[in-house]
Amino acid sequence: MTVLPFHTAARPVHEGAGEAGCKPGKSCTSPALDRESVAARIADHPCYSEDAHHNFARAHVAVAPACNIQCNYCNRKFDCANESRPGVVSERLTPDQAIRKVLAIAAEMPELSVVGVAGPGDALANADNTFAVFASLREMIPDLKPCLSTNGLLLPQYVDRIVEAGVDHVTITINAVDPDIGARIYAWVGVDGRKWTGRDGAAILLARQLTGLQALTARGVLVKVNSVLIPGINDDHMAAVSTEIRKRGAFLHNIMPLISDPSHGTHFGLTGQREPTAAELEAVRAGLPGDVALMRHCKQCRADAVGLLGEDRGAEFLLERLAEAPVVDSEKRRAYRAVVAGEAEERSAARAEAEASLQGHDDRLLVAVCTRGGGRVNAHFGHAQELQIFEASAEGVRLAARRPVDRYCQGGDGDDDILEAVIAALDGITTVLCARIGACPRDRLAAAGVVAREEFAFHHIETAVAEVFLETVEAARATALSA
Ligand code: CLF
Ligand code: SF4
Repeated sequence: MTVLPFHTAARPVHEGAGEAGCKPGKSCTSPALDRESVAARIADHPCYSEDAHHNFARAHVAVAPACNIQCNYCNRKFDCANESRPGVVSERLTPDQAIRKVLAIAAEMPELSVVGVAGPGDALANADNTFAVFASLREMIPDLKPCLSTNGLLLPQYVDRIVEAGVDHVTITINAVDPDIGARIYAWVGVDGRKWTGRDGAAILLARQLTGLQALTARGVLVKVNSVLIPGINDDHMAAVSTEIRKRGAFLHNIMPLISDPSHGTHFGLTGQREPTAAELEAVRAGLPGDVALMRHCKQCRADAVGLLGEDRGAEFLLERLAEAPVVDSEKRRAYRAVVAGEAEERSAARAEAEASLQGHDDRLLVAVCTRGGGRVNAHFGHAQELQIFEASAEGVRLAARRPVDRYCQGGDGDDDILEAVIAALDGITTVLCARIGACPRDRLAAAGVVAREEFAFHHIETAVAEVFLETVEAARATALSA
């Protein structure tokens, strides 16, 4: 076997959301889930498909003001235009206002594919509002996917209504499966007019979350579980959560870092509960049993967020700014989807071409790529905020890891300290592909044994990485022969 500069990723990132959410070689728990139909169902959902989030947008409508539990990380009274976190909104809407808003957004943004109810309270604690919005929009914009996010307390009683409403994507926030741990996360849980506290309250909530999850997946609904990672409380417990949700057919697990700033006025913020570091979050993700696909591109949106993930165009669509009778051009929406589908087909062909070129090799190689998405080498080295590490092998080219980095280029100048950190993040890598790179960082990388290559700018990642692999194999053979 040829020895390549090979570095095994601690655990391959299972970007399941980009690959129908199922782990290769594993069967899904739900009988209704087969890879092809799932791929079609998530292809335009920006949260369920990592690929889709570059092309498709969501609109959250804040029609759910009430909540039936109190999480220690939530304070819905807080509102700030510069704040971006779940539970926060600028204006609460009636169902009619929400529908008008979504029509206005769809008229402007052909990329809008999902309407979500994610607060500011709980979607099912405001079920009439939630389902009224979904029912009307189903008639008006049939290709818009309804999506709801819930704490799960009322889920068991709403499963039929969710399915009848055509809701194919549901998120449940499950932070614990042990009531003793849940008791440290939930201040109270409201049932039948009574507030249950401590272990009793948590036990009620957790049981209903798991029951609801199982009932939904049995009906073929794609359920994502969000878990808020709280250091010292549920970090050692996340593997148990992962195991339990897998048993019940969860499609995707999104482990999000706690946001805990004293200025937000939450219990955790005020009592000094710290947030996890990026390294702690990664360590927890890496330590999971590996049975459930992980979502890694969550942006922890506001409950009224609008646009592609990571951007928020909500301010453009405040009620006072909306046209009276927005017109949604369904032809424009179809044309947009056709363009995206064409790009997806091209990428799929590139994947197949790369896979074919790698057949029969028994080596593996990791290559770092700077990308802004779309499956292409298209980011400037100095602008990259993560390095995507691809592994080339006889199985093809697969995303193996994401390594977050700080942006090296700051206002036109390079930051040497950041460059050293980026080089450290390239541990085990000898080639980085980018759209452009300056002479200084190129030389510094070369001194550290990493070749930066620009000639694959805007190429598909898979074919570019495969080409680097084949060149590396060839060079290693030539060296071996001449030795
Ligand atoms: Fe909204 Fe949530 Fe639907 Fe997405 S968000 S209701 S599943 S359409 Fe997405 Fe935002 Fe993360 Fe939520 S990035 S916070 S996971
Ligand atoms: Fe806040 Fe959501 Fe928890 Fe309710 S379920 S308290 S809205 S975070």
